[in-house]
Amino acid sequence: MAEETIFDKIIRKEIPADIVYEDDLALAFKDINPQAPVHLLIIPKQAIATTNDISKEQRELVGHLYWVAGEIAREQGFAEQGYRTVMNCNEYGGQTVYHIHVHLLAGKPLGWPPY
Ligand code: D5M
Repeated sequence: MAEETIFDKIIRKEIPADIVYEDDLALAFKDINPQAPVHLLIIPKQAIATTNDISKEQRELVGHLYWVAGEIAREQGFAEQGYRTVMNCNEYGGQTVYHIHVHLLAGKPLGWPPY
C-alpha cells in the first residue's frame, strides 16, 4: 500500500486543484509549478508510489494514463504539434510526490536531453 500523499487529498477534493479531466480511474490537473505553457499531471485514483511498484495487474491502469494524455492533447488541440509525457522515478529521476503521475508538457518546443 502506498503512503498517503497530497495527490490523495486532491482525488478526494479535500484540497483544490485545477482539474481538466476525470473518470473512474484517473484524474488530470494543472501542475502547481508549470515548466511549460501546458503542464498537467495525470494520476491514477489508485495510489501507486513509483514506477517500480506497478504490478502486472496494474499495467492496463498505467496504459490508461497515457490514453488520457492523448485524449487531452486531442481535446486541447496540441496533439499534432506535439508534447512530452514523463514519469519521474525516485531520487535520480527527480520524483518528489510518491503517487505515480504522468507529466504532460506542451505549448512550446521542449529541449532534449532534459538536463
Ligand atoms: O512531480 C511532482 C509535481 O507535482 C511537481 O511538478 C509539482 C506538482 N505538485 C505538487 N503539489 C501539487 C499540488 N497541490 N497541485 C498541483 N501540482 C502539485 P515529481 O515528478 O514528483 O517531481
